Amino acid sequence: AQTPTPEDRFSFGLWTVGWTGVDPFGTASREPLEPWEYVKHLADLGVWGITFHDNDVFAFDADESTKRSRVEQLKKSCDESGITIEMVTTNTFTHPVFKDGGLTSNDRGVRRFGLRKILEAVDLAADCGAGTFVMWGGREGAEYDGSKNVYAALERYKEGIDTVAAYIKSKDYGLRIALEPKPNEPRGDIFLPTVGHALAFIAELDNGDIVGLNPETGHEQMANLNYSHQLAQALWSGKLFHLDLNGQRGLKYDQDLVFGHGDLLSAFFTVDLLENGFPGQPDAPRYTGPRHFDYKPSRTENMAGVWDSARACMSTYLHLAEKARAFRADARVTEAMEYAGVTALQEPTLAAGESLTDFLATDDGFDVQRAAERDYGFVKLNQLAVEHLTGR
Ligand code: 3MF
Ligand code: MG
Ligand code: MG
Ligand code: MG
Repeated sequence: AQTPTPEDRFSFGLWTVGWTGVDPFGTASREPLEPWEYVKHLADLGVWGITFHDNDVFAFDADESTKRSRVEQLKKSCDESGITIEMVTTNTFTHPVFKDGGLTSNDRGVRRFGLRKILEAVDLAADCGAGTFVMWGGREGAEYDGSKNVYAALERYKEGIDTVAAYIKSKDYGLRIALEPKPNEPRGDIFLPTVGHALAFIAELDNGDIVGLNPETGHEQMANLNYSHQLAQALWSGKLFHLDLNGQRGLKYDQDLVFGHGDLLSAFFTVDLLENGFPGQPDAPRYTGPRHFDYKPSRTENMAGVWDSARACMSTYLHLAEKARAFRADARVTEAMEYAGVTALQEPTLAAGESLTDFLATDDGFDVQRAAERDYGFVKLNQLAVEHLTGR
């Protein structure tokens, strides 16, 4: 196993190791610890940072002095353990008041209450020195098509996010918002179901400059999408602000498995993209944020298994990073990429300064038959990845 250090910038949500195993069919299988106890354990594992929802630290109905003292105790334990609070988020999904959403509930009173709770969490994020404010709208959605005016819901969603972003700017907090797409669960259909939907939404915002994405492995895979491609498009759009790494096996409920315990080959290419960037394009945008895990230690595990699973997320990431480095450095891979045309794709289709008139008048002498017969060698290239991954 690989041992992480704070330089690796691994971070965990308090709700991940803190999950007690409550699911729709069963009660807790583990006792909860206090937030600061998780901090201490995570620091011992070589973790760099933590993230949390407001209500991971204090109860929904806590009074002001309880909130303050619990947050102070958490901050103190982070300071003592050298742990960074890198992201803070709001819980607008657990309490039944949010059963029809926080920012898009049909009930205006709920929307005003939800917005106040979110703005309070923004203050909390700034107070903790976080750089990112994630917004996962898990209850923003519907089960029944006739129950929601989706046009109005998107208007209210835009109003809500723009208001939060404007508040951040007015306070000079330097925070960036990262929207977290998810196709379903807990709602039958959640608004902003994928990275692509969220990007289109951000483009409509007034304050979209500080709004980006927090894509989660399992969420994109629940929509049958390729996670690495979603990360790549978010990078291309300059919007990959943060991420939630985990594992998912196919189209089923949100499993939140250990990173790499789902689609391992996809995890390899995810790490390859994060660590090595786009092949042959050193100047293309890179992800520079924390390596953040949003997973659940399986309900079958005792506390020892909780720490084993957190260690497993990081160890697998580091193993894959090492293998991805070796993959990129392998002369056979360079050759296979050349042969496959991976590098040639960077060349613009029209020549520099070539007018459309010139282009249409030019005969390239292109041989359709020959191009149709071309071999790309993609299988050979992929097999090299598999052989690096399996250590053959
Ligand atoms: C649910 C999630 C969320 C979000 C979190 C924001 C409870 O499927 O992934 O975890 O990640 O609310 O960070
Ligand atoms: Mg999730
Ligand atoms: Mg998940
Ligand atoms: Mg998540």
